[in-house]
Amino acid sequence: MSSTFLIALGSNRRHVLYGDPRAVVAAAMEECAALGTVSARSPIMASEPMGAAQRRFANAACLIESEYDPAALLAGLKRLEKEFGRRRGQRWGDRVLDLDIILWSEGRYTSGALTVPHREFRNRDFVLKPANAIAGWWRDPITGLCIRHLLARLG
Ligand code: A4P
Ligand code: MG
Repeated sequence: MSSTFLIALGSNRRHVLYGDPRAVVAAAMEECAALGTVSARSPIMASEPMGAAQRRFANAACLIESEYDPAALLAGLKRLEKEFGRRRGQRWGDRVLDLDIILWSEGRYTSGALTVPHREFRNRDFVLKPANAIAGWWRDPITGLCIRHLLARLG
């Protein structure tokens, strides 16, 4: 059975082949087709770094229809991050590519380190803005608020 995932993409470092962060995010959205059908892609948006990161980010969101469950999809996303040269252990630091599962059409999911909905997404405009461009109607199962509403609430 296929379900839908809302994925957030972020980059604030160049990749030797793909180029600047915007190009990295564009390429990563293409590569997501390896994990299912990419049914929507947001525009790529520039954002100021939040946390310990130093450089501006390119952020985007996409919808993936996939046969995978969340754990299997996360494994696929981590494989992609690795292909793009992401180094482990650079928490909050600058990165070539960060891929997060934000929402899942089947609701909540918790297993091991993976939690869906993503724990922090409600407070992050760099996630909510791109997400709102493709899935403003999608309702967060925890708060009952849709993405459009969560974004408006951030102000
Ligand atoms: N994990 C748990 N839940 C999830 C989920 N829903 N999706 C676990 C993905 N992973 C999830 O994540 C660490 C571990 O969390 C994963 O291995 C998985 O098992 P990570 O992405 O490898 O670690 P991280 O990204 O270094 O740490 P953290 O705290 O998750 O950072 P964030 O939240 O990803 O934030 N500023 C702007 N403007 N734009 C950005 O995109 N991104 C960050 C990183 C900081 N500042 C930013 C941006
Ligand atoms: Mg992440």
